[in-house]
Amino acid sequence: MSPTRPVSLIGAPTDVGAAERGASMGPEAMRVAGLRAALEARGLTVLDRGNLSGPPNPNTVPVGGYRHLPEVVHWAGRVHAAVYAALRAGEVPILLGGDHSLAIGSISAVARHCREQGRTLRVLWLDAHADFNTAELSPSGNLHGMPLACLCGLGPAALTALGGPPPALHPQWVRQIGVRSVDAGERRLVHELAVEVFDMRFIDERGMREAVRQALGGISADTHVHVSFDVDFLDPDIAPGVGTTVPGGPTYREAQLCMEMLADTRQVASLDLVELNPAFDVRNRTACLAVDLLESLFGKSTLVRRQTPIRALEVVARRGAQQPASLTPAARGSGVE
Ligand SMILES: [Mn+2]
Repeated sequence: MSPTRPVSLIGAPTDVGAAERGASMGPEAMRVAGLRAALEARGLTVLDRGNLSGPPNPNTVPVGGYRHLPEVVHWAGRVHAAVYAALRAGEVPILLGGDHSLAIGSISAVARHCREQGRTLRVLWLDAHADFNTAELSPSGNLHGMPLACLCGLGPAALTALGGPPPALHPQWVRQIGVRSVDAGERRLVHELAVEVFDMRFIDERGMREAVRQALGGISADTHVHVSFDVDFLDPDIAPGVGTTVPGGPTYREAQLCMEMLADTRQVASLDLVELNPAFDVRNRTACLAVDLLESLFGKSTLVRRQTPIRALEVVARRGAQQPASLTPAARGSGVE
């Protein structure tokens, strides 16, 4: 990714695809946690496009195996248009979800752009779940469990054909990292499609370094790397602010290493940050962690960290600004001011 390309923030405040309510508050939580300033500190130009709008969550039961399908189609369509426009304008779009069904919109736009540009595509799916459910396999009908199936052509036509004739993605372009919760039917489908999965057992046995190294294997200078980052990828001990926590996820250092290795490619050209759910969070700490990780994804490396004291104080001040006013001066200590 060229450092001269501006980053555009595209908020999609909805939870129509999710099981639990609250991911609709994700975009604002990321802004409150200082995402823009953090990216600007990396030397990036940041264009905050604000939030897309769409239908509210009707909170109804599934119809024909899908819950809230018309609403999910509407939101995915809005995301598709916004992400496609950003890519055409030479920007690096960051989709701020919202639930993971929105990735049907963003990744179909990325795939369309890559087809038109004659570029290859690699999608890195960081998630506790495989997100390969179909209406036949899904116990719940929640579409945030189905985005990869839809992108690979398995799902309702209104979603599979969003960016042109399906499928938007070939399963061979996808690498899943951090998976640790997969339904039985979904597991069969993932095997049938021969998706490359680096599950937690792989990470336990071989390490995050080897998982990311292999997940990036075979990319060329011409490959568009898309990262679809579901916050439930992270261990719930460090990231409680998600609706579908699964124990046993990557630690802080493993997640940082993953992001730094992705940054090293300099080819991450689009990103989804989804499933952040402030209703489950504690003092916005999961959003602050996500901002930390995105800083690393956009090139802040612990290998070359040479913070000046002034820069370090700016970070302290930024963190301090998120604390209640009554706590800040005392908590920061007299030496800082
Ligand atoms: Mn997901």
